[in-house]
Amino acid sequence: NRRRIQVLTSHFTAMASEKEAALLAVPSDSPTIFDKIINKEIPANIVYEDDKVLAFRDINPQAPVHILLIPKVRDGLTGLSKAEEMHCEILGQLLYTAKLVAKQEGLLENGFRLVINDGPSGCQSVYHLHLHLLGGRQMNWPPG
Ligand code: TR5
Repeated sequence: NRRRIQVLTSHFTAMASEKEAALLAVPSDSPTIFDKIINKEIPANIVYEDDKVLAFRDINPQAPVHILLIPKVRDGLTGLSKAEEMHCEILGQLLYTAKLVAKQEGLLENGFRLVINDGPSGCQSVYHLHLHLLGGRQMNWPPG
């Protein structure tokens, strides 16, 4: 029994990281932690804000620069897979803002990467559409 407990404990320790937990996350339409960031109920390191888009540093950075760009109004966009034609404007605005923020972060010369994780296979953990802007180091391909 003790061995069984050890195995289970190490299993759950291994699952403890947010990304690994994402593999078990069930896609959901409920409010997310990003709503609290948008409403300034919890602090975030905000690097850009306008009336439609908010950009802040990822709490668990995967590169020297790791910024999340989100629409301030989710409007059904739990993920890119939920996009409809009516979302084209905000999707374009998010992409263009990613370029502005990349410039602000000094990433235009060497380049950067944009990532959108979608659903369980894409390892999405927060169901409010977001772009990851990653830079400041050499990226690898293929991604993990
Ligand atoms: O896994 P996906 O693609 O859904 O990306 C979600 C991202 O949100 C991850 O890279 C997390 O590290 C990031 N994240 C999660 C939280 C958080 C955050 N970034 C900034 N601030 C955060 N707070 C305050 N709380 C989080 N739970």
